[in-house]
Amino acid sequence: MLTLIQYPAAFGLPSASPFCMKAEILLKLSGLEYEVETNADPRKMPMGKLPVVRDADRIIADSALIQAYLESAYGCDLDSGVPEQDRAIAHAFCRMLEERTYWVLVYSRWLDDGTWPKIREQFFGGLPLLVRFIVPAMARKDVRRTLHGQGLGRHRRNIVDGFGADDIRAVANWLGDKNFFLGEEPTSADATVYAFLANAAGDVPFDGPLKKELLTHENLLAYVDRCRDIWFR
Ligand SMILES: N[C@@H](CCC(=O)N[C@@H](CS)C(=O)NCC(=O)O)C(=O)O
Repeated sequence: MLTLIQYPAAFGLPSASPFCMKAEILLKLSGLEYEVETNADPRKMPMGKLPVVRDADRIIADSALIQAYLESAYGCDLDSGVPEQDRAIAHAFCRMLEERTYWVLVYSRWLDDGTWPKIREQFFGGLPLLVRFIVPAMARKDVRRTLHGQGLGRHRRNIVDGFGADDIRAVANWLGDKNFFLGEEPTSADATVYAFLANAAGDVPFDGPLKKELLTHENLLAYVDRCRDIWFR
């Protein structure tokens, strides 16, 4: 049996990590049996990050490698019949969401002073009183440093918000009136696209730049509902 190790459910989402949600949807698309193990502290994981999949004595860290593993070890074809050109488009959009939009999300969750108390409570509220304020303050400092290194952290807030809105608008324009990212059937691209849109908006109880933009696109709202209905109801 495959085990998905991911962060616990939060903000009405199965995981407040878009990468963990993506991995779970990939498992659902594969049709293989799996169980979920939650872990709030990824430091002992091979890459110090989640998601991770355990399969007997094998450990696969990173959602892209998880997909590759499902394909190579179990012969799952999550994108059967998808033409190369569509795969290229999906690849580019998914990398945009994972490598840029993700950091806008991180910025708005961790650095925004209005949002931060809710994040702190959700992610660290269960810690013993003695460390309940020290650990999150250190974690926030780390995130600030990471965002500075990545580059987004060097921009003013309105610039970062604009980058995020551009990404969401691009997804909305590509999706158009299709039911799923590449047409009428879900593919592996939807694992990423839905996971990121759900985390950007979903039931997360605060307004970030991604949510603000998403709320202006009827097609994205319908898409989020459609995907939630098939994978998480
Ligand atoms: N490329 C990885 C990214 C995974 C990732 O960034 N996970 C974040 C949560 S969304 C994490 O565990 N971060 C912990 C840390 O950086 O300390 C994947 O696709 O799985």
